[in-house]
Amino acid sequence: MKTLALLQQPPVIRKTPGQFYTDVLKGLSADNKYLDSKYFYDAAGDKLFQDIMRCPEYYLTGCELEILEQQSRDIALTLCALCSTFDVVELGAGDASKTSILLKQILDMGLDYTYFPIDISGSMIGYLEKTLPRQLPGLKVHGLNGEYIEMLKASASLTAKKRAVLFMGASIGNVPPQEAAVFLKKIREQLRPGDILITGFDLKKDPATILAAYNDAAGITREFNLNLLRRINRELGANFDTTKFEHYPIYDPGTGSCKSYLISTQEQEVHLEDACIHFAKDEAIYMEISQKYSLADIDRLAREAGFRSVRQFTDRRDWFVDAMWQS
Ligand code: AVJ
Repeated sequence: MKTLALLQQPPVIRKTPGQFYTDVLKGLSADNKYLDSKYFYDAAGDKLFQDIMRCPEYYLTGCELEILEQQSRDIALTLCALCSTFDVVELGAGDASKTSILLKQILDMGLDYTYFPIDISGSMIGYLEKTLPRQLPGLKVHGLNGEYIEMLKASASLTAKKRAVLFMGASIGNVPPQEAAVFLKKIREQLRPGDILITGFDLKKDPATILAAYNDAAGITREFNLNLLRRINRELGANFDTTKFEHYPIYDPGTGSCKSYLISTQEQEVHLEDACIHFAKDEAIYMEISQKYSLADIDRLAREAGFRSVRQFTDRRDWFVDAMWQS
């Protein structure tokens, strides 16, 4: 009888507001509206980012691939010279398709090591643990599902060896330089003397080239930005009309910051649960920063975060760098 009574209770409909809702409401209630670009990456956003990487204007992926294809041996040899033996940790491993080139090179040099991919996506970690050892026989994979700094800390208790930490793909560009310095310091605090950090940075270059990468002719980047409004509609029951927002990317060659905005093309109101958000005509939502650095900026950043800059691996055009630092 008791069980039946329980079963007959109405389902709980009211959800406690999640972090996503709280962050969105905070950003859209600010004087200068903003959304956090970390929320771009739902299933549709992941797919759109894959499409961006295939856009002819989006040079970043090709540049870093060139570095890994042409210089993996050099990178691996430098790591061995500095550490003799080490394990590899990767922050935001994703599908590890680029990193696997470097992982293979290190294996081919005869080093016995463990690869610790860290990712916020549990399914990605599961996929890597299953597929990588097949693709790279002899590779030991130990996935860590969670936040970067927390999992980096966890990796320290899983190995007594030195660690080579990878943070590829210019993800560091998604926060302003001040925050990048704070984040890199936090990484440094989790490392032991001699540990290595390799970070991918997109470099300052011809402003038109940079702007085009965030304003592709096919409009994929535009969709990538609008998808966050659609995600808010889908997950938070909002009613954004994406035809009333325009994608507006801008690059400042003085500071190296490339920023994307969505501009409200008319005065409008958008509803989001109990809240009502007012947009003036031409009001902006700040969506994303993709910070660009010079090689000198990067060396300065290394020192600020408590590292020694070892070597900068650039592509043939000097458009992108994988910078190697030692703790
Ligand atoms: C994944 C952060 C490297 O900023 O270039 C691509 C994301 N945004 N196009 C970048 C992105 C718009 C990308 N990162």
